[in-house]
Amino acid sequence: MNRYIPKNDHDAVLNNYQRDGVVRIREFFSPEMIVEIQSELERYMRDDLPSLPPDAKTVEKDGVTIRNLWRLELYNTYFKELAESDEIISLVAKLVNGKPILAGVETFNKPALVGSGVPYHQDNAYFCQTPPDMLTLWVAIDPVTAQNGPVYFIEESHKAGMRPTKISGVTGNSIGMAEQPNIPKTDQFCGLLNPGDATIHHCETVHHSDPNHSSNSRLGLLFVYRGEHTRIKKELKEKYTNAVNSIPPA
Ligand SMILES: O=C(O)CCC(=O)C(=O)O
Repeated sequence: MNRYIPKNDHDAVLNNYQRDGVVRIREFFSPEMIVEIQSELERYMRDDLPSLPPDAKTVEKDGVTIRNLWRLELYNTYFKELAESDEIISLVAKLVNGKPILAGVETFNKPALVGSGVPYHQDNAYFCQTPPDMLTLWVAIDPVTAQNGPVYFIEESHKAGMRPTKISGVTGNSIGMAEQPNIPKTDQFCGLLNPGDATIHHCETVHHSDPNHSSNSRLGLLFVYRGEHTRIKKELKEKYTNAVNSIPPA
């Protein structure tokens, strides 16, 4: 049972994260912060994105609507500084078993009507790290409802190691699981969130999300960290490179 954990209760966050591979936190960012983040994202997409390299984004099948923003930690000082704030780093340090290194800041916009789904996957198929001390902090900017494509997680799946992968054919999520797990969605943890709420998931927790056919956007802002001690795992990297080359960007 994955209930809301208060942000300042680091022990409870750690216990739930270690046990389930995913933990849900209420009001990770205040309503005022969410307004500030929304406004910076809008400004960035309007003023900066058009002149940035292609690796800064992935678009939906319509060719125009933003699906993902990538590498915000490189292209935007506001998001890099937010990601490296003491408050976040001190929480993440306990979860990655060491000094956190920021690996990425990105969005999964899941725009209304056209937002595409994300196939079943384990993030470490992309991150390729050993030991797998790496995680994603996923912050809701919009309300996440049952209708607009919430992320579903299979609790405790992070304890069974990496499953076989396959090239997914999905732009922005090139590598998925070779076999879809036989666990009904009703038995998975559904990340329903209010704006400002967050989930943190381990990089080997199996998860996925459906397309957004609703008229409400479902924007998530993601912060990715690894422990300083992790290293690239060669076998995973070879498979990832193969997938990315078949359908860039990752
Ligand atoms: O936001 C989504 O729909 C998927 C997110 C995801 O796959 C991830 O956080 O690794």
